[in-house]
Amino acid sequence: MSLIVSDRFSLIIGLGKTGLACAQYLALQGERFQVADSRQYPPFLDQLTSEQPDTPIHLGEFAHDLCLSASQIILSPGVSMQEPALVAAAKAGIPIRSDVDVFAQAARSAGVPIVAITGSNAKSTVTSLVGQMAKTAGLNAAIGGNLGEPSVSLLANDVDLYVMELSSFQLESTTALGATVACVLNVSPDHMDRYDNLMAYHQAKHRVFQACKAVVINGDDALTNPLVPDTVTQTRFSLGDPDVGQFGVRKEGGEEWLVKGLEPIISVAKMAMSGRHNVANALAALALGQAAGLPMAAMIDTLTSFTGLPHRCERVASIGGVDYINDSKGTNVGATVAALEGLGPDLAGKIILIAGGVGKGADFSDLIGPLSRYGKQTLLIGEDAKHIEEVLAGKVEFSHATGMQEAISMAHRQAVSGDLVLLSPACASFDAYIGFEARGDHFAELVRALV
Ligand code: UMA
Ligand code: ADP
Repeated sequence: MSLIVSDRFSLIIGLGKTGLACAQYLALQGERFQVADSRQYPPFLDQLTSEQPDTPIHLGEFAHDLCLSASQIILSPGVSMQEPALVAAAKAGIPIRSDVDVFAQAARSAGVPIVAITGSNAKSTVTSLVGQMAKTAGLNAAIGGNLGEPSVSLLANDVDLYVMELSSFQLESTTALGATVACVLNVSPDHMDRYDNLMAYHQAKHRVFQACKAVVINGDDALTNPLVPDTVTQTRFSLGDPDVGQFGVRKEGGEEWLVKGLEPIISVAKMAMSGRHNVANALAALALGQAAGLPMAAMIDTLTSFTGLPHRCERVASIGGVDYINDSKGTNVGATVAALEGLGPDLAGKIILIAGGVGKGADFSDLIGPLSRYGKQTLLIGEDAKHIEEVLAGKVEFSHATGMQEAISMAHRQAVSGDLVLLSPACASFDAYIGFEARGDHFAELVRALV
């Protein structure tokens, strides 16, 4: 009798949150695996070493031999599939999967529905909103993905519904999501430092529709239209008057209402979130919730209490009739445009925008239109202030500030009652902060010191 010992193993690439969660999950399944990270001291090295002292860990440049000897590679979102060793592995036919792919396979075999949400902006807001709607309806909803908790960590026996925020990075190596309902909320350029062009980014986002049963489409953004068979249920949302069975906005008795076809759902004034972009987010959540079978009453109830997430158009203070709004999560041009367009129309005065940081190779010219309509002044800070200046020069008012402190002092001096001071940088924060939360907290702290 001969004993066959398999030397096949999965290779987990990346030892951030995702890699650690995958290692914990595969260990529970009793699978053989190894871990690699290009950093010399990845964030969860100590934790993995103490939890699993026998797991082989490879640090430094990804070795071709290692990747080529794996039976499959489970790739963290922070690592591009264009890494030479991964290109070689893909060429050799070795499957490269995301943690989301591993998660989805398990969720599908357990028969638990998945709501899958991607888009350039509003993912976290809509994911949290749908998750809250499900909880209000009494379901045990697990909420996560790009939002923070890695998808495989959410897998549990008692979950009724998974509500997942998915990034283009996670979707790049996801092959068969099989969501109950999937949506690309909107598409505008982001992460142009990782993708060759907008098409590549767009294609990554649209992988969310693979094998899905229903789709939700943003009728105001043609780039969200999926290529799916007619048998897939389609629901649209739009800020305009909708067709029968679709979600939209209509004036009823002088008031704006969110509606489904002819049926009024909730007046905009009754929603706890403010801004037109959040009306779109509420409509998206209603359409997604409906496709997931959530009762309308629970969804309406949630819209009256869900005020939005911190750092997303969050009101910090009102000083002398001037509102100070923290939109530090506005880390790309599309988000800042949405914040300006969302808050500008109902304002008595004008917006003083604080923008700048790490531009990620973005084209800032889309800021000119909304700034011309609603802006009074733009205060530029951070590493890419010069790039933004080149685009705004001669078109709209701007000044440079040495940092957040000076920008807020300048805004405070220039604002009059009815104006709004908005931190929505259109840039990432890593030139000056550890993340967008730290940047937003700093803004809020300095604003509160003005009182
Ligand atoms: N890295 C290396 N070498 C490696 C692995 C990673 O240098 O071998 C670096 C990369 O520069 C990368 C960073 O480490 O940017 C983090 O990568 P990771 O894959 O270890 O990240 P995790 O800690 O697993 O966090 C990831 C998501 N991060 C990224 O996609 C960069 C988190 O989204 C997500 O919350 C988490 O999984 C759980 O799902 C963050 C994010 O910034 C919030 N997402 C981008 C966004 O929202 O715009 C897409
Ligand atoms: P994401 O998870 O996609 O980054 P968030 O919900 O965290 O999305 O919001 C990020 C930013 O997107 C917010 O700061 C806001 O400026 C902007 N935003 C919110 N809703 C919309 C929308 N419907 N369209 C475009 N941008 C939006």
